[in-house]
Amino acid sequence: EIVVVATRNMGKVREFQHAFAALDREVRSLHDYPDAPEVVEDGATFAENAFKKAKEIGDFLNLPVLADDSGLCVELLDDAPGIYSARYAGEHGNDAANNAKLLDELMRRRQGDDTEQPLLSPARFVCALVLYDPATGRSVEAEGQVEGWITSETAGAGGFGYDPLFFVPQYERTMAELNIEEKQRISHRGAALRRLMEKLS
Ligand code: ITT
Repeated sequence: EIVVVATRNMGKVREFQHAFAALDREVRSLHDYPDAPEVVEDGATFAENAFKKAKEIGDFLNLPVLADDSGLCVELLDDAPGIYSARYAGEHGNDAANNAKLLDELMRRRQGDDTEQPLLSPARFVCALVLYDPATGRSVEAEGQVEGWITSETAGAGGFGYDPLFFVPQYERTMAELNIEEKQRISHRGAALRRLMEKLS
């Protein structure tokens, strides 16, 4: 069986492929449906944006689809970049620029604070998932979070997005230093997926 995920983000695609492989499901993404429209993400919350993506893409493809809207909320930055995480530095999906901008903003905020501790601010990743079926018009929503710290230096080459700057206390490593299995076990996306499965069963 096939699961269509309404995303063009390859980092997300890899994680969904890994999660659904265990259930013997094949994952398709918008890279398999190049004519799918670009959804304007102008909702006020992760859940609103996830719902918008699921509904517009599901209605277009006339297939049940799963959508993911996610991001990073940094305490010292009043929860920025939040729903704007993908385009924090201006250009959509430029991970290196987004990471540089995040460090920049945090250094600015911490000016005058002369402690040299490498953990700059508490932060959390949030993931909202919406599964929408155009045949019934019904949708199911689930959310997950993971708490950690923004570090002053990137580490690791796994994952995507802000993972190299996100220190996970439980593992004493950044999210980008975890393998996909370890990330799934503790991540916002893993938690949201488990909740969604519970709601569906
Ligand atoms: P789609 O809308 O096509 O799914 P997107 O990248 O635009 O892809 P979002 O609008 O949900 O998706 O933005 C998510 C951003 O939040 C993403 O680009 C990363 O910068 C960040 N992010 C989300 N989940 C993350 C994770 O597991 N690890 C690191 N960064 C993550």
